[in-house]
Amino acid sequence: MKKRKAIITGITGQDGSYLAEFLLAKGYHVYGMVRRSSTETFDRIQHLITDVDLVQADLLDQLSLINMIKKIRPAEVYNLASQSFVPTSFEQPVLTGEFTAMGVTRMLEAVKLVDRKIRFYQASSSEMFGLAPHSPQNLKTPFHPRSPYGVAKVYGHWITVNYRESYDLFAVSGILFNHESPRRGKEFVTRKITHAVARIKLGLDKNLRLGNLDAKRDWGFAGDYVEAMWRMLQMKTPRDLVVATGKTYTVREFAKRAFRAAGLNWEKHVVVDPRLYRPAEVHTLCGDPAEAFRVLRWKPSVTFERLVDMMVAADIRLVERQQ
Ligand code: NAP
Ligand code: G4F
Repeated sequence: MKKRKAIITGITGQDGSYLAEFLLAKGYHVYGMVRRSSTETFDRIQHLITDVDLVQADLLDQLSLINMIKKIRPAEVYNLASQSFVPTSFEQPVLTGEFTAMGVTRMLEAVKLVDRKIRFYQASSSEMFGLAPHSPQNLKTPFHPRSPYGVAKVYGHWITVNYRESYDLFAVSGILFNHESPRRGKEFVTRKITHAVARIKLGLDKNLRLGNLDAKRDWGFAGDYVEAMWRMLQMKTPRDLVVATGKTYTVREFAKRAFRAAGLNWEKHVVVDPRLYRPAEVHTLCGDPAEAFRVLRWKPSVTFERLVDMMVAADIRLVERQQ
């Protein structure tokens, strides 16, 4: 029997690697879009390298996207590629717009041109809510992004909605709240903390410099969230959904739990560095996942406590191996 084909853009990222594993387990033929760079960034998918097909294309290059879709003729496209780090978006706002906003239009155009039956998932973000007027946030909450990244994601969200409404594409926007894992990039606060905890535990460092400890996030496990992405493309009717846990914690609480998991006292090691504050901060995010729970029959399986403990344990093993 012919396998169902899926393209994942951003397969080398945190979510891309978990989604590839998930789709392979479901029997899909998985194609991963990778961009050319002088050094390969395949660490997260090294264990899958013989199971997936990698194709070279770039969100900045319209023709490469059209050719990729023409060649593969997938049933599903998961558009996860983007410049995803908020502080970088303040430093490189134009490039962030090109990748994270216009890149979505280029992907949608490629799908529209080649085959309008292809199902399209857009990786939207809770950063779009930004300075939210109420909590928890759901589809009725107005967007008020606080960074060039958030602004670019708002564009990506609405262009996805627009192509659905204009051209009858099965195009959906998953508004996902923060999701983490041992594969999270080390620049994001959760992984920055758990990696530092491991180094401090093993005597390699003494301190960890952090910015705003009062920021609150709704943190889930990335492995759970990629299943929600897939479920969104299996719906009968395309629609957008908020995917979250519905619980929120401060950066301070994350740090406290992470240091405790390694038998350390966070207050002895964390140093607040105002240089890490953002020009405009998103103070509190908490998602309302009720619709996703109902429509997708999906629920997160990993609690905040288990997530932190899992990340600390993984980083201790990693740092020990590197010794
Ligand atoms: P990530 O680890 O930063 O991965 C980003 C991916 O995008 C990488 O594979 C990267 O490839 C690729 N990429 C960047 N620019 C590209 C370009 N010009 N052409 C082709 N590929 C490009 O991000 P993630 O955490 O997995 O998140 C996946 C998606 O969900 C992102 O769009 C992110 O904005 C969104 N999102 C994430 C969260 C979260 O909490 N993780 C929440 C909401 C939404 P390289 O390896 O070549 O750099
Ligand atoms: O871990 P963060 O960098 O993630 P942020 O900005 O919430 O964005 C992530 O989640 C979004 C979903 O809401 C995604 F769309 C996006 O792609 C990305 O995956 O920062 C979380 C919070 C912020 O309020 C930040 O100010 O932690 C605070 N923070 C405090 N100290 C820090 C630090 N963040 C980082 N990265 N580094 C610090 O030292």
